[in-house]
Amino acid sequence: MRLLTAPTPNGWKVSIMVEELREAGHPLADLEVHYVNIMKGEQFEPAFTRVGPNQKIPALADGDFCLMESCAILEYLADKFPSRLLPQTLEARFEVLQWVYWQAANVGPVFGNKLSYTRYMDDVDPAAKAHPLERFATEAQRLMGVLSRRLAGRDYVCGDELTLADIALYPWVRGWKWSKIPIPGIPHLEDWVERVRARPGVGRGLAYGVPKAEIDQWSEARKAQVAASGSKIAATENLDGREPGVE
Ligand SMILES: N[C@@H](CCC(=O)N[C@@H](CS)C(=O)NCC(=O)O)C(=O)O
Repeated sequence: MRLLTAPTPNGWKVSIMVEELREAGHPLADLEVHYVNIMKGEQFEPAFTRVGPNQKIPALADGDFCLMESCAILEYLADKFPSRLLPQTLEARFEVLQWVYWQAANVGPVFGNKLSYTRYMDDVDPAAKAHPLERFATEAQRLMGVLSRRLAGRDYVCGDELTLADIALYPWVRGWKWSKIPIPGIPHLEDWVERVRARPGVGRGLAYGVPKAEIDQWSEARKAQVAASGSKIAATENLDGREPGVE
């Protein structure tokens, strides 16, 4: 299998999954990890586009079978390598999957947009950014309220065990300072972030593409590099009406 990824929240979902599967006894010995430099636009190259037609990381090739979308990759790996990360019985499975889809449809896009408007869209007039910023900030807080209520009385999103639901949500929520979506004071969230972070598999997953010393605290140089790359990706003239990378 080939995982095409980069050190970003959607990339970390899959690297954490890989490492948690290893913790669960699946060695994934044939897995090759390829880092895609999204700052340089490698996601638009034909070699990437063949595996991930949406031209965004992560993407997975298992032999000739290609898969895009981080949460689809989580589900595929969970089915291919059964473990407690995704229960097999119908209701227990969908109890987990509903939170995975909730992440994909809500937390990912809302946090991603809030982050883009907060940190990256340098080329947009502040007055034009004010309304979307306010809207995504308010919605992000509402979503964190939903997660907080769900975590009341539970160590993890679906009970006593870490599942795909935590793996999908954690990389976005842990970045609350960078996206300026405050979670201190919202019950249960900081404890959950700490609990998930303390797992050895999660620690190893977060280290993909990041120097060990910067897993939890980026250097100023890295912050500047990420901001510059984010600005380039989020720039309004970015695609210029072209379809780069398509053969
Ligand atoms: N819904 C997609 C989102 C993927 C995504 O937005 N990836 C970002 C990095 S977190 C990316 O590749 N950005 C590069 C670009 O937009 O050109 C998923 O969950 O896989």
